[in-house]
Amino acid sequence: MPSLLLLNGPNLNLLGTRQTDVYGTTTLAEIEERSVAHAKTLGATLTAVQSNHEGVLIDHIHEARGTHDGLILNAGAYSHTSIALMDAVASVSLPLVELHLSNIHARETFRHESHVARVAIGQICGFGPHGYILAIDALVEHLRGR
Ligand code: CA2
Repeated sequence: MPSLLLLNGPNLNLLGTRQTDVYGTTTLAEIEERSVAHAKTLGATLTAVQSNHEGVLIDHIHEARGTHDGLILNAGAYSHTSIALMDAVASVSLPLVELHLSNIHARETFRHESHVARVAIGQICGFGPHGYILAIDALVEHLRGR
């Protein structure tokens, strides 16, 4: 049974409470609940973690080695800034799907570049909370094909 780790980065704990015009009204708790349930329908398990701290996210990525088979990461703004997160992902050699709620390529230019994208098997963005379901499907499919 594939084991997936879903990591959400800075400010995503605020989902559904503020800036609903940009990020929608669904809360992170709802997203995590739906993600766990969807993974289960595919015969996978999913553990969800959120942190506002770069080092904590890196620790979780390191600990995923030997514990999980693949990662889904919405690193929030760290996607655009953190070479440390990129290095952490590269160091564990686990397949990773990069995820964003919004279409980062249609937003400000500083959001167009993602360091995480360099170490991801693929990127899903612009589909709101449904993107999490798409990311789980993509990762499970990838793991089955190996
Ligand atoms: O679209 C995404 O998922 C992002 O990763 C969200 C990040 C942003 O910096 C990325 O460029 C794209 C921001 C997350 C902020 O989330 C909030 C949610 C509710 C209220 C305020 C912030």
